[in-house]
Amino acid sequence: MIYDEEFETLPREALEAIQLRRLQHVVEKVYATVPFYKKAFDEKGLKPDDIRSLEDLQKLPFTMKQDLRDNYPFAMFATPMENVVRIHVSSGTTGKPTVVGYTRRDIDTWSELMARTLAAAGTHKGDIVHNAYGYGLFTGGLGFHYGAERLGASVIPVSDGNTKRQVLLMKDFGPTVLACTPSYALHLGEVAGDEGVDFKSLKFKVGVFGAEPWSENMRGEIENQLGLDAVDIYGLSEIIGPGVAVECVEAKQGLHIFEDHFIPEIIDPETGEVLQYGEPGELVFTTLTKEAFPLIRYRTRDLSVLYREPCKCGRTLVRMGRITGRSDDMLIIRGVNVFPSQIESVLMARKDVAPYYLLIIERKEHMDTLGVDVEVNEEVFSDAVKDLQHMGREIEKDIKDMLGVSCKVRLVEPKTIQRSEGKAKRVIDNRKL
Ligand code: DLL
Repeated sequence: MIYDEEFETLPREALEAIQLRRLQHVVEKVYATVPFYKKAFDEKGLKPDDIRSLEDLQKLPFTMKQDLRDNYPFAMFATPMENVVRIHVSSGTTGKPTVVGYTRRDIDTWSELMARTLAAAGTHKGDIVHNAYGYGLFTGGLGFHYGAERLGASVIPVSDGNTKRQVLLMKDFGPTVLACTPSYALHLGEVAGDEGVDFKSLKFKVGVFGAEPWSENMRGEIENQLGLDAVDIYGLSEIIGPGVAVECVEAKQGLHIFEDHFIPEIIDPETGEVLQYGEPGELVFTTLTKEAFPLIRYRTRDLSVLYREPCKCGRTLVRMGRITGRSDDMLIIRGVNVFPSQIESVLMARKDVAPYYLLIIERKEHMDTLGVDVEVNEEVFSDAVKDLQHMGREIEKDIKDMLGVSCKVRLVEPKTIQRSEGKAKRVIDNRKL
């Protein structure tokens, strides 16, 4: 179903006219209200009225995640705090996390976009949405929640965790739409099996899965095991949260980007050069309608491709391909965004370990596990197994506290982690998606 017939099926010319008007407005707004943008535009000798066509977007500077950290917490906001009704924080960042804000109208826009998203994925008024995305600072839970309500579906705000209870609720309440990460969907299926519940006999017809990378193979596996249509949804806190792009259940071929709110570009991550439709590269977004936290040419670091061919669902919006990787080293472990440097900073804050470590990520029974091998210092290395156990648990707790992700620390003898002659290889990702 198309939730917003008018805006999701606009002829290209009409859409571009709207985009240009909105772009000019947002550029003026950030220039006037966000010192970071005033400075960045001035450095390029640009004034807001230099933006006369959509092509002029390319003249504007990029915004990087580091810029958001430098302006922590609220200096990127384009409106006084009294107009900000909601704050979210991008998961798993230590030190200075990425803070995003919403005005009342932003929440309204987000709800509309999530209603569109759920509708595209095959949700209707009257459906029951089992929402197992985490509620809290993460945008997943509340984003789906508001969208499902806007659409007129019933939402079960179950959040993540307590999987056995989730299975019980699924059995008793008969939800028809499953919202969670793709890895958690498989885990739910498995736990249901252990509890003697045949997942396929439940009432689910679709699942809206995202927030982490997955693959066509994994889609096949989920659809087979859970007996539902598995649809890919993409978004990131900085741009709005979930609700940036979604596949339609009719085609399941690429994610429609809500271009009346976000302009996508694909760039070469090395040179920053804008690439053509069909060429793979890094996704960049400019927000057109956000009030509290507008972003100009934000570099997502997510690798994808854009294509313009019409879709059989009738939407005229550009599609992006499945995310194929990142142009930085960010990992997503059980839905939590983790940079190896964050774990490194936890380790290096200690005097008893050496600066050699290895992160090993596996997927066991559809759940990610993070192993951290770290070398103990020569001085403290002792055979006292008890001390080492204690030290290991301490590090596990520090990492959990800082990053919100559990791990298993293995302390290894000095000089046992392989030394590198060039770039150190610190991550072994054995997950097969
Ligand atoms: O993950 C928002 C979201 C919630 C999307 C629920 C979908 C469903 P962040 O925590 O800021 O926001 O993480 C954003 O997650 O830059 C991608 O690297 C990754 N990501 C999100 N969706 C997908 C997807 C939410 N469908 C980061 N495929 C992004 C692959 C995804 N990666």
